[in-house]
Amino acid sequence: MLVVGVLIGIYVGFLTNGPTPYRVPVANAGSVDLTLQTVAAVGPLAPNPTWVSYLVRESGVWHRSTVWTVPANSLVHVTLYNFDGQSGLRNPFLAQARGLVGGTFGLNGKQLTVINPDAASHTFAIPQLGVIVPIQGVDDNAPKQCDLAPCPMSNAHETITFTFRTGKKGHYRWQCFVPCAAGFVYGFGGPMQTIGYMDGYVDVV
Ligand SMILES: [Cu+2]
Repeated sequence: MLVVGVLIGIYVGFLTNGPTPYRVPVANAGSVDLTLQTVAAVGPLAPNPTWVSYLVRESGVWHRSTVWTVPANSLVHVTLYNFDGQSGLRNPFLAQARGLVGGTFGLNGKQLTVINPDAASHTFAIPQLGVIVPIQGVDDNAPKQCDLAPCPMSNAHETITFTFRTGKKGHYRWQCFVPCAAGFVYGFGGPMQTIGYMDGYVDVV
């Protein structure tokens, strides 16, 4: 039985390309803090080191997981450090934030509802929850660009903060909508289609 369980685990790991789920610890009753970074190249943490990716911070350490477990009917306070450049949105409609508590997101401390679509690196979107946040990209001319993750805070980055509310329990897909997969047809292959890079799940329990 144990062997079967281990084999299933390996197979699921193979299907999802490795990332282990991260259970986000409850900060206060009814809320959790989720800290993320987005990077142009994930580096040796992943099987495809050159792929663009999200990372999550667990107990102060950056890990590679895009499957996060959060409590139902709670507030998820997200802080996202983006170290990646500006790719641009093909659909400018997606530069407008939606589905957030308070209706706005913070960009380097300033509350906004929209960014210039050409300046987007990525989006964070949970379509089933109606959540979308545009992620402002680092200017090409900014000094100290990060080449490989995990990127230290001393590298050029944009800080995005926002809060969304989880509803009932469920398995919700999240993804990026910027065609940010450099080297793939139309930018939508590879990391845009593989769980563990620009896609994942929010498991609401
Ligand atoms: Cu992306």
